[in-house]
Amino acid sequence: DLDEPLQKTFCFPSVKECISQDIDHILETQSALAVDLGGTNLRVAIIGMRGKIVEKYTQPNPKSFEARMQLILKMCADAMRDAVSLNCRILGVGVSTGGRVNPQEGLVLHSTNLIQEWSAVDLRTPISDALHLPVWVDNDGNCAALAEKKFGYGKNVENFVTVITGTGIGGGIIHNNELIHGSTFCAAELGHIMVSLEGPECSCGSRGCIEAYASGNALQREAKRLQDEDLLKVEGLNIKQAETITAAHLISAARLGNNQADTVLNKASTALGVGIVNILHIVNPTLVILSGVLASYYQAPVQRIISERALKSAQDIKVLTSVLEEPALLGAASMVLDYTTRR
Ligand code: ADP
Ligand code: BMX
Ligand code: MG
Ligand code: CA
Ligand code: ZN
Repeated sequence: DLDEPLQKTFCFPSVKECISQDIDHILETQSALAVDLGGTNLRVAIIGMRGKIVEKYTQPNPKSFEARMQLILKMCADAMRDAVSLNCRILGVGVSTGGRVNPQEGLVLHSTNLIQEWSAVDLRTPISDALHLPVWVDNDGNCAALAEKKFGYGKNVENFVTVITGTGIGGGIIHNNELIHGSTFCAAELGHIMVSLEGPECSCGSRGCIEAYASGNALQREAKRLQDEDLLKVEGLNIKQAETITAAHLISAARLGNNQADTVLNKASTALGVGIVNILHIVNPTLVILSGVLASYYQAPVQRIISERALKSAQDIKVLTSVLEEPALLGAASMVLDYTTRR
């Protein structure tokens, strides 16, 4: 109250306003450095407390251990410098990566050949030594689930599952508000749910995995096959000579009436849908959140497969397309922000 007359006379902000401005300022400046290592890309970002991506850097993920490690450290060091001029105070580093991860030790235990030379890698020590910051590491699909829990459709949802499509297919399971890691950190490798005994070969060495049918890589493989057999063409689709064929071409071709492309995509959607029905029958979540480049394409067919093929009690479980821009990066950041600001 003592503040009142002063404030009126001199137009100062009240004590209450000052405190709330301070809190706003702290929430804005306290940030995490997030790293995401995928089958194609290596991304680093500066991310604020409320999930704002302040700056993002993308490079192809190098194929060798040495080059990859060097690039991670360089991109992080560059981002740390930018953080100073952006007025972001970096509290720690969160790393999201493909592969089985022991988050207690900050170790990548094993990777499929989607990321080569990436087994038995201690990520925490070199990053922490170089940047003098605490480091958290988890699997990319698990990170995507953490992001949905903190910033996305998983907010206030006790049990949900997320499936993220990139080069491969990653997964994360939140059960009773917590991630499931399993006995050997191999839980929620949802891309390797198998939906056929034969089926296409998977990057994991097995076959018939949903990743081998429905991932970015799988659709690119099928698009290239059609292109090689001269079957991708359809009126309205113009592919330039030097253009790299991707899943996007397959989707365009199907939309323009190419039956072969349509058949491939139906098979991919069915495989993914059946895989997700299996998940529903194991963990019975409230919600399934799809993310990644193909999420909006897959949402309706997956929902339909669930209604056709799940047990009656699971048929109405909702499938949503994530609204988050970069779930893996946001989840990596959330590990930092949740631990460093917990009281
Ligand atoms: P990562 O697997 O490295 O985490 P991303 O999540 O960045 O990579 O996804 C890369 C994958 O997405 C690649 O397989 C690429 O072919 C595919 N892709 C990129 N852009 C598109 C697009 N517009 N439509 C469909 N697929 C795409
Ligand atoms: C692979 C596997 C998963 C990962 C998924 C999605 C490795 C290296 N990766 O199934 O651990 O979650 O890919 O990864 O074993 P992305 O490359 O599509 O982001
Ligand atoms: Mg990824
Ligand atoms: Ca996972
Ligand atoms: Zn597999």
